Amino acid sequence: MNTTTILGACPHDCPDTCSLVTTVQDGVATKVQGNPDHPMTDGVLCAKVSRYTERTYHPDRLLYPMKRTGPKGSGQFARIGWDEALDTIASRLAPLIATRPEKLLPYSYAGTMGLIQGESIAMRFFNVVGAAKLDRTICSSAGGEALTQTLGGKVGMKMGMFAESKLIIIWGSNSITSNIHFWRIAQEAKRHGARLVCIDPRRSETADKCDLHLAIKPGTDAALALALMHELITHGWLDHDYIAQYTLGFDDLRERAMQWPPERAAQVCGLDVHDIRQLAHDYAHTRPAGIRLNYGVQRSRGGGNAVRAIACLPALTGAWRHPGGGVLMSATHHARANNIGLQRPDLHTNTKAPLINMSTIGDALHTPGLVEAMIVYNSNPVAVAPESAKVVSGFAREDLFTVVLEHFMTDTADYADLVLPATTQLEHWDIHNSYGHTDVVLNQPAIAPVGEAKTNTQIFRELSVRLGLDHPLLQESDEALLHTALQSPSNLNSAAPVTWDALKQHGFAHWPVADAPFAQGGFPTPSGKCEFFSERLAAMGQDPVPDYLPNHEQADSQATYPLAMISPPARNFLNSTFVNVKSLRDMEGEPLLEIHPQDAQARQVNDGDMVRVFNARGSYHCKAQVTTRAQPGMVVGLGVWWRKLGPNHTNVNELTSQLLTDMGRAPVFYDCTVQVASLR
Ligand SMILES: Nc1nc2c(c(=O)[nH]1)N[C@H]1C(S)=C(S)[C@@H](COP(=O)(O)OP(=O)(O)OC[C@H]3O[C@@H](n4cnc5c(=O)[nH]c(N)nc54)[C@H](O)[C@@H]3O)O[C@H]1N2
Ligand SMILES: Nc1nc2c(c(=O)[nH]1)N[C@H]1C(S)=C(S)[C@@H](COP(=O)(O)OP(=O)(O)OC[C@H]3O[C@@H](n4cnc5c(=O)[nH]c(N)nc54)[C@H](O)[C@@H]3O)O[C@H]1N2
Ligand code: SF4
Ligand SMILES: [Mo]
Repeated sequence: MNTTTILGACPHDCPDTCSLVTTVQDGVATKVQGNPDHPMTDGVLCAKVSRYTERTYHPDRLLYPMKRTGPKGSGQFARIGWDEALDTIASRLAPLIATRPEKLLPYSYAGTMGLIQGESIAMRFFNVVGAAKLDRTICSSAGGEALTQTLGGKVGMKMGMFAESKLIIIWGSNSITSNIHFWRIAQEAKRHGARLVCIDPRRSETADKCDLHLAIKPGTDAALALALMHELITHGWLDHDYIAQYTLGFDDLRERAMQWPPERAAQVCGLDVHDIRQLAHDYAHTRPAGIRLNYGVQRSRGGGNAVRAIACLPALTGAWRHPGGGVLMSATHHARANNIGLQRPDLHTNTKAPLINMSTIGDALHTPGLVEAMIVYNSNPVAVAPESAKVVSGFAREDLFTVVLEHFMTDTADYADLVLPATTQLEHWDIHNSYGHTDVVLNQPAIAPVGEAKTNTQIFRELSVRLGLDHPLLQESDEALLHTALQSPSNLNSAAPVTWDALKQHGFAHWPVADAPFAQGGFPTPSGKCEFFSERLAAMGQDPVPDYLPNHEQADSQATYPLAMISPPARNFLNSTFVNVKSLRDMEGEPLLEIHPQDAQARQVNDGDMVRVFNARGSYHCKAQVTTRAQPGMVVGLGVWWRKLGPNHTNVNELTSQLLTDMGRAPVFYDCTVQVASLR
């Protein structure tokens, strides 16, 4: 028997970006484990990726190109060869590309976070063609824009430094579910005496294990942050020297914060005024204090302002001065990989190309003449995009030509004209940055492609040939692209550049980031300071100082749809990925709606009843779980199930809206009101 181990990277949209060790016996992957030598992974993977071989060799894995033989959405497909598939696509796309390439839309997100199988050849292809541009907003663009306007980019504390924090505020994150390796670090801090505070409308698994849980009303975080500032300012719990040297706009921020006494915030947030005061006191008096801010706070109308308000806090107290102090939402811009070289935006010269927001794909597909053809890869929009009814009817358009690159027959693939089988992470090369930690992780192929699967890059290379696009950059090999990824000036000119040899040998390397990156300012903003006041936001006609913006949809017992609904991730799924892996689905059970006993009783809903959750956009059937994890007036539908596995073939996005956030044009998944009725 020939047994080897191969170093890889977890490809999923998770801040942990684990380093993997895959055991291969006679060409078959038998085990995927965490790399014990990678400090962040520490030899441990989550349950999902521990079962990676079950997903890779799943009996439903797409092994061949398929063409649709039934109506769109029916899931009826027949196997065809690669030649027929590529010829069909080329013959449909060639006339479009020749006359109106801007009607071709790529739709992709983070099915893989790999820089190579994500946006390299694919992006170059759409750039050369002059296709419509996709505004990739579905996850983090509200918070990303807010961080950029405040700190200058997606930058923050180094994740490992939370081990030194004495107070950790976990704000809008269920870390045990979605950031388990951070949770391990938080536990280490706790063993050294740190207090953990969780701010979350849901009593999550993480909230259960923290010293204090503040069950805030959804979408009200900015009010809480402003009240904390009010306390810091009125008590003089400020680092005046840090503020004077490294911040911009303190007077404006003070004026705003003074409008938010804790009593006012307590009302808005549904919190006890003493808890707000105590938190402000503890935040000011504990050194170092770290805030693990996460994406939960930025999925409602005022999400950008909320992130800006929270991101201002550590500059007021000077928490940034110490390792273990500051705020971390995303570390993306600490990485120094060469995205521009990989994606080559300069190749796009079609001035007629529109920018189409992926979060309102439902509306885009109903805008006459906007989209005639779509190539979907690394994403499952029919399941994950808001207001599914519109997404589904858009994808069902007979005059729309759709190609989907996938591992499985997802809800989206069901609407494709052609489905092309893509390789998984065990079958291709890639290189990964992380949005949680600051390491770069290499993925080496462990096994040969399963069935006739091809890499995303290879599919776009072959499509380019069929379409007669003879640009040499469309034929660059994956191995060459890996080197391109390391060729950024900021890596090459760094004192400790990441080299190919180090990466190949260890499977990972560290981008150089100081333990306390903003101890002496140096924020990547235009002013070099933490911008409480943002000139750039003012220029865009926005409020230059953070404020609280109420949700689009207000939960109110008198309203037609009186309950606020949030739909955060389920522990054993990764967005809509893994829903079809039986062992993981068995752990999640079935689509559930958490509802507080008070709200259940008022509707004669018993635990375990099938319920109809509905609003003007649609209705979703699932099982009620009567639990105090939900607070009164709020229900929780853990996401994101496949529609076709749901009792009435919908999922929670049947209910979410296409309204957008205050910044970043992002969706408001957690700003949504519904009504619930028993189906008994
Ligand atoms: N197991 C698992 N891990 C995942 C994912 C997954 O689907 N499953 N998804 C991945 C992806 S794509 C992302 S973007 C990240 C997300 O990472 P996080 O943003 O950390 O995600 P969640 O665990 O959903 O944490 C969000 C928490 O915010 C809470 N929340 C909802 N609304 C509000 C609010 O208005 N204010 C506050 N304070 N809290 C609120 C929710 O109840 C939830 O507990 O996780 C990644 N990791
Ligand atoms: N209601 C609600 N909706 C949400 C969210 C929520 O919290 N609540 N979260 C939102 C967030 S944060 C995000 S990030 C989005 C995520 O939305 P998506 O990025 O669409 O994520 P997934 O649902 O994981 O779908 C990714 C697909 O890519 C495929 N894939 C993986 N690797 C490869 C590859 O190498 N090649 C190809 N061709 N395909 C591959 C997988 O099989 C999977 O079907 O969902 C959003 N939707
Ligand atoms: S999903 Fe996250 S925790 Fe699980 S293996 Fe991947 S990076 Fe690690
Ligand atoms: Mo996400």
